[in-house]
Amino acid sequence: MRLQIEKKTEYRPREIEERWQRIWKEKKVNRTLEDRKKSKFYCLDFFPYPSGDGLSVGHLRNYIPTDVVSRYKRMKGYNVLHPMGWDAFGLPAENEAINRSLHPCITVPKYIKKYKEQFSIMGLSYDWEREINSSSKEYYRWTQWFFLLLYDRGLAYRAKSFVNYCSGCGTVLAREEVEEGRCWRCGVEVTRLEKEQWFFRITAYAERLLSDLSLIDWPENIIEMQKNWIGKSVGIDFNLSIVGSSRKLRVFTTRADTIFGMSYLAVSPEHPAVTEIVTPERRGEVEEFIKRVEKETEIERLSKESEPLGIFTGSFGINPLNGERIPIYLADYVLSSYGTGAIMAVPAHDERDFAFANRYNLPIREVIRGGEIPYTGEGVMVESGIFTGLSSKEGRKMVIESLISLGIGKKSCHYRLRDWLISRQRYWGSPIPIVYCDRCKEVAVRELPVLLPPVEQYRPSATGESPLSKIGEFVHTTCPKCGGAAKRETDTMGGFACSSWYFLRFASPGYDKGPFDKAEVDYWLPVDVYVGGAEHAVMHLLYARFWTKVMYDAGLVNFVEPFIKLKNQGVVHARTGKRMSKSRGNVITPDEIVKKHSADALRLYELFMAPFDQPVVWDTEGIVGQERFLKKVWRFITENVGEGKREGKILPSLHRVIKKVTDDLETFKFNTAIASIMEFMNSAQNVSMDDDTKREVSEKLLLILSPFAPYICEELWHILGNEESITEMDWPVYSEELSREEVLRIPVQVNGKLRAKLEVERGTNREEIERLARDLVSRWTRTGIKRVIYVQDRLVNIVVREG
Ligand code: ANZ
Ligand code: ZN
Repeated sequence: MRLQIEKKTEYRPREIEERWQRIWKEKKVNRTLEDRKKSKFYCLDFFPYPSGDGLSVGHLRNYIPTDVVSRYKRMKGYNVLHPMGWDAFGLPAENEAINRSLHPCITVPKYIKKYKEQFSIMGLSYDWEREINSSSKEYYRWTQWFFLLLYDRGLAYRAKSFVNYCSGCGTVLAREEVEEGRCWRCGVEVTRLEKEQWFFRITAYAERLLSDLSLIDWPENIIEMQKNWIGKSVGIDFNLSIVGSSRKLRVFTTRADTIFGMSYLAVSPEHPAVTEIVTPERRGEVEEFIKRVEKETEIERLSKESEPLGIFTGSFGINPLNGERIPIYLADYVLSSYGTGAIMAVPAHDERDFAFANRYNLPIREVIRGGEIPYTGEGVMVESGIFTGLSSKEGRKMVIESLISLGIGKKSCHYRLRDWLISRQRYWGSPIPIVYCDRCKEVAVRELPVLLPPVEQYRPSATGESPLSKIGEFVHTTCPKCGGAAKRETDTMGGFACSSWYFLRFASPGYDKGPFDKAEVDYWLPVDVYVGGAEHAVMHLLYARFWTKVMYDAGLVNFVEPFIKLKNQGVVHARTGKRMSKSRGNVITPDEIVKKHSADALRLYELFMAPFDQPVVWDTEGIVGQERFLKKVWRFITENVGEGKREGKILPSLHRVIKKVTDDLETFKFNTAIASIMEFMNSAQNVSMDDDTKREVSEKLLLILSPFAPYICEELWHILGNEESITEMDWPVYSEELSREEVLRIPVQVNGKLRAKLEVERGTNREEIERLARDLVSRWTRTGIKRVIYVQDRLVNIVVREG
């Protein structure tokens, strides 16, 4: 077919992009298809909290790649679910409102609108019919329902304990939300506070959260961080006798092999046996010490820089293997919440014990030979009674066996993971569906949602009281059980409760008989590829895995891991090398770039500037190169190239570029995919083609470029005379045959030994190849050729008589 392009057209991106935005919206081209004969593909972004700054070009490094993958998968014939929603409850959204002196009820819808506009300008193909908002009552009703699911399964409980409090945010935080001693949202240093709070019993799932990591395809560093956070340690718990007391002291150690090197015992200041252990004459001093330690946070107590502090209790324990008397200390670096809250201290082989022993003049005895003291590695046991001479690994097993046979120990493992603190003394979150009744005590509210009451004064209080506690109509209610007067729980749930199940909601966003329609979830879930920032390594990603396992146990879902494949995009830095963020005042918005250049050019640039997962420094100048490329594509398609000239070899390159882009899209290599299309453009430009070839090349080029630069490709697709949207077309198939390299490099062997490599053009006939091969290796074939074996395109082996 002849091309029908008569007049030269000019590439006007602004016009094109606006027009297609409109048409795509009208025609609902991004609607999720559910043709059950096809396979599904669920491609999800971490849902954002609506911020007043809108999107920066940094955020787009997340959203553009997932858009490209979704478009590609649709063309490959999948039913693709690519939704978007709003993480609208919780600290980030509420702090955003506070910073702007507005009410979150105002900021949230306003910022959402802005985000949607920006998403639409960028040509992101979200199915907006599935939009969700975690602060809407239709949504948080089910967050509360999940709270009760956990509650009914014994996985939500209220307890008094020491917790981390952020005075900046006026609320307690989960341990996962404390980063190096500071609040993850505002950076204020957290303090320690004893408070009655709600917890989710994530520790009950520690082992499964650990072992199921083997089922998922996630970046190694995130897997590693989750492993460390769960922190499984294997060793032994064993009892030591206390001199003059019938009470035993139970310690946990991973290094039973060092038992002959213990020179003191260290007990956490909060240990329940402290009052019994401390002798009367030591009581005064010890109490003073305990008061001091109470003020320190766990992080301070664990930090490497701080000197370990302790105090002698006046009591002694007995080493069960040699009967030695060992002084018992309280030590701030021993945590009550880990292991048994008490340790046998071995200064020669543990750094903190070493520092402690130096400070309090305690003996330092080497029992593992292997390096300079303090030596923490494996080695050979010395000064260790009958175990002397054994390797530490071997000896560890034997010591454990003997403690077990003495009837005082058992093998144990402990996890660093603690239960997830979910209460927040904040307004902007889902109310916890619990009331307290004098008669019935704690009672679950089954009639959901418990509505978040509207209130002017939503700001957190300086005293750490929830703003809801000041709203009489909310607080005072009746008990669902006995009908008597009751008070509501006034803390709300942290935002990570909302995000622990949102990925399920997208399967049936309007469903009102439950959190989701099981049939839909059975079809769409788990998420096939999930993309977002690495900063959620142990927050959202751990919590969502936990909830999914609870749902699995409750028979709600039929999978144990929510996200099969996880990808983290590389961070975008500003020119100064700092991470791009509003607080640093170095943000570049997509709006300004699209205005000056185009959304297609920006999309290409975001993908092209670096491999997907690598950090990158933003440089707006770079977009010019992408613009130039797009103009080249425009000219190539719209201008007739010379006819009747020599037929070039363009089809093999076409098939090669299709293959390359296909392979790269399967593996998130967007930058090399684009580079290969550019390279192809450059060679195609210089080749004359007949009309049929030109048409084939043009169409296939547009098809493979369309996930990256959808606007220009849609326009040119129509200019070529096509009626349907390019987004609905099939992905082109390539011929393996044609896509193969033109030049073959064939190894030439003599008696099985590689002697040379032969370069020939594909299609060269056998005789010719054999002749060239013989010439190449003639100096190894003087004894006479017996036979030539030729494996087509792959190998020539020449068999010669043994000299
Ligand atoms: C004796 C010993 C000798 C230890 C030695 C280490 C080296 P991970 O691997 O981190 O779990 N420990 C046990 N409970 C503790 C607590 N509540 N607070 C602080 N430290 C505690 O470390 C396990 C080791 O940490 C245990 O093994 C114990 O010290 C200490 F050469 O026992 B070890
Ligand atoms: Zn804070």
